Amino acid sequence: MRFLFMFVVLAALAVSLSLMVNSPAQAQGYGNDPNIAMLDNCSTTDPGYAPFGGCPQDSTTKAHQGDVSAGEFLALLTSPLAPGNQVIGHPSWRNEPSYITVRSGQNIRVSNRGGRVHTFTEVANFGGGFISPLNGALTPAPECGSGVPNPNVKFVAVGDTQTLSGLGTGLRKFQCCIHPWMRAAIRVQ
Ligand SMILES: [Cu+2]
Repeated sequence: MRFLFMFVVLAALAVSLSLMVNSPAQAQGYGNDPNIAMLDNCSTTDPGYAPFGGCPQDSTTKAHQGDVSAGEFLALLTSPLAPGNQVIGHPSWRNEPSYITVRSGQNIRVSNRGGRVHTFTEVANFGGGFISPLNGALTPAPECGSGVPNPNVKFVAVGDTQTLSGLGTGLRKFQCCIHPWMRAAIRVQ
């Protein structure tokens, strides 16, 4: 009986540890700041990403384990059910969480836990980015610039973190200027 109890305790511990390792909250967790993870599951072993900057694994955290090929990424960019070249985008390219509420004055840490470069750019209206083949029918958001990266657009490399501070109150909108379906909204109270 005692052995069974110990077994259950150890099993519960193992499960909770594995949840800590795998959960985005853990991947995001530093200090008490609210955290958002920019994620993608690009395959680190698929040479299809090489012409577009590759899909490296962060050498420090080793957090990224990708299984999405470049071919699958492109196949899910659009859908036959969304005519007119509308961009749908691979769901693995996403921000988690993509909606948070914070108090005025709080900093927000946005970390790239994927294998591709992303941006977390504030926009007045959601739109396209500056990589036109990934925009489909979307009009580029002016904040992203058109054709070339805007100096105000900050690239967040794999494993890096961008800290947002001094956001005014209201509903603030952010998107990736490379993968425009990676959106987020932050309500600042
Ligand atoms: Cu992106």
